[in-house]
Amino acid sequence: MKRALVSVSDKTNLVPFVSGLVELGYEIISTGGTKKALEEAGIATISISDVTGFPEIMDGRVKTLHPNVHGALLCVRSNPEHVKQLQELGIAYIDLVCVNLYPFKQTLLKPGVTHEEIIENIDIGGPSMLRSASKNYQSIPVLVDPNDYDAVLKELRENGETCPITREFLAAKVFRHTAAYDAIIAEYLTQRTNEKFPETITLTYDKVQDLRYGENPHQQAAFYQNRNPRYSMANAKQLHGKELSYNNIQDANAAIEILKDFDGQIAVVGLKHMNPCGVGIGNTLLEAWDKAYEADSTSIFGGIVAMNAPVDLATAEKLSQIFLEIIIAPAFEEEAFALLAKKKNIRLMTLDTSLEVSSKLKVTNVNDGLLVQDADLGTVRESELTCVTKRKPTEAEMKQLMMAWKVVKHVKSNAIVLVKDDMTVGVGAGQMNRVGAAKIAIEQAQEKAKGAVMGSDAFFPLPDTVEAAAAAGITAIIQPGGSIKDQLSVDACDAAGIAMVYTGMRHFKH
Ligand code: 93A
Repeated sequence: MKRALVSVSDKTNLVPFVSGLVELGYEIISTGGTKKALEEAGIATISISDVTGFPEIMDGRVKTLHPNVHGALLCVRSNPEHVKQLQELGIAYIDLVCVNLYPFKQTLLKPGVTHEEIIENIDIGGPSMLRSASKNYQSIPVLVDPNDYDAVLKELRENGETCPITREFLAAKVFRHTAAYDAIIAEYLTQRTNEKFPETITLTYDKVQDLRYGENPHQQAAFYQNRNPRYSMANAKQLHGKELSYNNIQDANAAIEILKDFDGQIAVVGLKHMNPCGVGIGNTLLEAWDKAYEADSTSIFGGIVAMNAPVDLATAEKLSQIFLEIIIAPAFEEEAFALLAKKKNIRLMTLDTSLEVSSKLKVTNVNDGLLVQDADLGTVRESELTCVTKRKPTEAEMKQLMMAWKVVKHVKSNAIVLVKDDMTVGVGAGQMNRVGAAKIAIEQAQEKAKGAVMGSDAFFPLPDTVEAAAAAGITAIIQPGGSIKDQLSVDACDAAGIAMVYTGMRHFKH
């Protein structure tokens, strides 16, 4: 008589499946809770203790971990020595395994759950049976997913056995499943010990949303999140508006990353297509918004706005006058929210900007590969700058230079940013040559370029960018320095009375 071992936490579709096995003449072996569930449905089973000759001990921690189980699961039936050993020990075959595991992840996500409860939900016996039987997939079909019950029953009914390819498929599924299961446990314990051992990093993501489409309508897409997001896009809560799109998520993320560099200042970031179109800082949110808007009142149309202070009514009134895709802020005052929420489609999102900065890793893909690097969390303090020109920046210029440096870090390379009066007045993004980026920024700034300062994400290979800056009336420049032709740019600055400082740090962003 064939025997099936059934031990499941998730009892979905259990009864019809096991009934089917019984009809096909299988004897059912089961563990405590599974046995109870099956008996309630009128299905008699053999208790696992009768197979092992041991009681289930230690609150079920040891129930199936026994040679009578694993010998039966691992025996290679085409190997006469294996078969002989099994017979001598009086162990009978197990012909099918149906196991799913303690709900570790669900336990982890339970509000108020204790560490002890989480640890107790690490399944040991279940994965062991799954893995033993899967190693022996030549002989044993293994079911870890209730969605496979019907297909297996069908094959058994039609052919009296499962197809080899089905068994191999099921084994592959098991190993994917146990690998993912262990990854979640590893991540949980890694995070608990991460403060002491920060060099250990786990990358585990859950799918949180299928997106309507990707960057374009013919591309499928989904959003995956780290389970413990902090100060990041993944932690923003949507309070109102249409579902976020793929491009929205990318843009919102880019806006939030800029905002992080303005901790301690009231800042508003306007963003389009992954680049800032206007950044403003002010004594009030309204003032910062006015600047971010004035920075580029054309590009902000249909843009994303992120800010680090609660939205008040006065700011909301201004925001509501233009078409925006998303507004992200730590909070919305009640009247401000009511006003903005009158627009059906606008997405209103909150994000706790006081949280710890999140992922310290940046992952991107190339075709058939992943690139992983430290996130660009580099910052430079004013005291770390080196002035290389005859004229030093004035205090007022220095403030604008620091702002230009913070923004240019987040603009696609080659990047040039012009800043004046606490706002960006020109952004040259993603150009294949530096002077090209400068020309775009200058052209956008028009009259505002006069008296503005310039930030460059990387060094000047030639003096042409400084020459363009001088012609536009730029008064100070911040850039990393480090070109073999640096002196030519310094000389061009001195000739034009421009003050220039080096950061010694580059901020390429591709
Ligand atoms: O505690 S365990 O790690 N030790 C075991 O020996 C064992 N055997 C089966 N967990 C074990 N299981 C798991 O129990 C199975 O993976 C299944 O999830 C669960 C079924 O228990 P019950 O039938 O008592 O509900």
